[in-house]
Amino acid sequence: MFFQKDIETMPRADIEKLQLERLKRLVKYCMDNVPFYNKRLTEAGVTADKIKTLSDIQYIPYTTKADMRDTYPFGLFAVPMKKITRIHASSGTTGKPTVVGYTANDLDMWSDCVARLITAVGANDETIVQIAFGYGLFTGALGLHYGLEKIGAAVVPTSSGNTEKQIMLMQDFGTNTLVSTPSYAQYIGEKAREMGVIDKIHLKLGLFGSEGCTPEMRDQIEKTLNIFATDNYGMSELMGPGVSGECIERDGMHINEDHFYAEVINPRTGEALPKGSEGELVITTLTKEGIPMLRYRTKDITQINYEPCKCGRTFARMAKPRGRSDDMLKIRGVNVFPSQIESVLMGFEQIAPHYQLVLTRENCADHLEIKVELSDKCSDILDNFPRLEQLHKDIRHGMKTVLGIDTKITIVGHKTLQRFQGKAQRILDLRNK
Ligand code: DLL
Repeated sequence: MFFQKDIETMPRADIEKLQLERLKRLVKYCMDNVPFYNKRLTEAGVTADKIKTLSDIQYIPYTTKADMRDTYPFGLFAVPMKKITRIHASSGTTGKPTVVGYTANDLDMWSDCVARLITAVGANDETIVQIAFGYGLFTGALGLHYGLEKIGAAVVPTSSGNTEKQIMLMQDFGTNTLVSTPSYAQYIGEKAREMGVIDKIHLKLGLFGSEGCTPEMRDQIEKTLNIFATDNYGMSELMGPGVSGECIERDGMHINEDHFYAEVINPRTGEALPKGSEGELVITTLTKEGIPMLRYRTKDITQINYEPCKCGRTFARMAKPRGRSDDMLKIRGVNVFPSQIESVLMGFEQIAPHYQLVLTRENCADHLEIKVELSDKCSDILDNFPRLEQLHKDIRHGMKTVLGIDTKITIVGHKTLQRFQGKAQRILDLRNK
């Protein structure tokens, strides 16, 4: 199932030809319309004429979140405000948010990109969908909303939170699709079970995204809610959801390459890496008018596969981000990604899919405490010391094998740890406190 088949199945040579044309046009557009880029490009000696091949993109300087903050709020906009029809801002928790503006054409392109990805996993005009991302400055809800409306789905804009009501509406409206973060989907499943109505909701499809989720965690959510779930990637600085997403094969997320040019670089040195290597994703928005992005450093760690997919799409596929380069925990010199910890925990049936990572520093050494919660079926383990001790030992051993470091494991009772309605915040870093 395709939304724009001719584009989604273009031969690679044609994709690259289109990308080159658009890149040249973009460089000129940025030169002419954004003083910040004009200065950066002039200093680097780059003009549109000098871009002869796609690899010449390497001469263009990177753009970072700090550049967006320094030009807050509208310094990177390329059009006058009368041409802006929507403004969103990042969900950042520190400092000023990063602000993005969309022209009418940008909004149209955005909904097309989302429509492609959701059509690829079977959403259509029979879809009745609850959007349980928070509506507001966050791009998740409105991004999915317009893409879903474009394909004729019946959109129920519930927003996040009010979980019992979400579940009631799912039953009453016959909702068959859920849009949310995976952690919120997990919570909805847990709540529906608790309310005794898990068999009365008839979801089929979960359109997830906005945060990482290991395959093991997704498996559990799929079983709990009896759905097929797919992953969608994006970020507000680039547009929002719709940058890439899985097709039905779930073998990587197809990047909408006619609008986004992707590179992978070494996050430490900034050097471009050969195709297929793992590193930091850098994206150039090829067609955005409101706030074009030249080589934006996403900080997300991934790798890109350029082989055509079994689904027929030719757009390259990025692996689920393994984490963010700034999310990576450095513990006593060892790089640890939270996704590795999640994978280990999901191997224990006694453990619920909720955890918290607490980092502290004692005597100049970093310590990682992993707080894990017992599943409701196994909560009696807390009263059974030998079983508790064995579980403790097994988890600690599993962590040591995968992470290569010793960790402190704290096992807590069922429903003790915090639940999340948006992106889960599982890391508590007390090292500088
Ligand atoms: O999270 C946009 C979005 C909304 C994507 C809904 C998909 C669905 P931001 O709030 O700006 O935008 O956060 C962007 O979230 O750099 C990644 O680190 C992370 N992220 C987004 N999608 C995924 C995903 C939206 N599927 C940041 N897997 C990004 C892992 C993701 N991480």
